[in-house]
Amino acid sequence: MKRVVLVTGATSGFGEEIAKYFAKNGDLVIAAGRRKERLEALKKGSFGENIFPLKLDVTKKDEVFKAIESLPKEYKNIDILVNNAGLALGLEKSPEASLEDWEVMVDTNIKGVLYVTKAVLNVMKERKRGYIFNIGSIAGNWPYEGGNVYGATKAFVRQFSLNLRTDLKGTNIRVTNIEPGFAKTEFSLVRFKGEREKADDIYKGMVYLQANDIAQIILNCASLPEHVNINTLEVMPTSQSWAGFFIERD
Ligand code: NDP
Ligand code: 8X3
Repeated sequence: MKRVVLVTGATSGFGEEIAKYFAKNGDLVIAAGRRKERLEALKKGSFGENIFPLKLDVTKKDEVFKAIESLPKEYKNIDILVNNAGLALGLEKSPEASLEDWEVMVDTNIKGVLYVTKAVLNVMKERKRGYIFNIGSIAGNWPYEGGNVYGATKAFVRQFSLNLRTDLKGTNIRVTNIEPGFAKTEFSLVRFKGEREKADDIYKGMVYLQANDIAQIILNCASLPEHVNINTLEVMPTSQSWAGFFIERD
């Protein structure tokens, strides 16, 4: 059966691959993001007939609700929501970090997820059918220097996902928080505000996750029988693990 899938942040990285995977699978995909030309390219690409481009800034509350209310009839009954749009800005420690960057991360990674979720929840509840994927991060589970607010927004996403599951008892709506580790997308380029060399350095000499790894995982989860709910799924490249605690000594 064709499902209607809303993917936020479909203009690059995970979101773009997730949109392509579902479209290729024969599902109908609402591909949302701010960069219109990228959405148009998706529409013109393979399986574009299954893609509805939606210019959307998830931080704009009214725009989110209006856009979802105004979807064409065949895209109205959203079966799967992938709350993927998000970003990290800066890697400075808290005293040096920019308060404006912190605000953008909160507005996008937290409020954006809340607006889009709220805008689709009632339709899912009425239909007793739905699957919400939130894209968290290992940064929501494990601290690292400079991860301050980015990690905290992803910890919010993790707990919100678990709490949603609890609230949605009896509705048949599934919720999964996907928590990826290092993956090469435009993530670091955005974090370092366009400094290509700094962004590329992050991935030097390692085998990182690819956007299509995450797309594959999400498509697989969405293909499981309806009685199966994966609550959280933390996924790292095999080359990534933990470094232990830091001890300050005399
Ligand atoms: P990219 O930078 O490649 O993609 C981010 C996407 O988010 C873009 O499509 C961008 O679209 C969209 N976006 C950002 N701000 C907004 C906004 N205000 N409104 C709508 N869309 C927005 O990075 P990734 O693919 O890596 O990131 C996707 C998600 O995965 C994020 O939530 C990120 O935190 C998370 N993540 C990434 C990891 C990684 O290592 N890459 C690891 C763990 C989690 P546009 O600018 O066109 O609006
Ligand atoms: C992205 C992974 O470790 O760079 O969420 O924060 S990390």
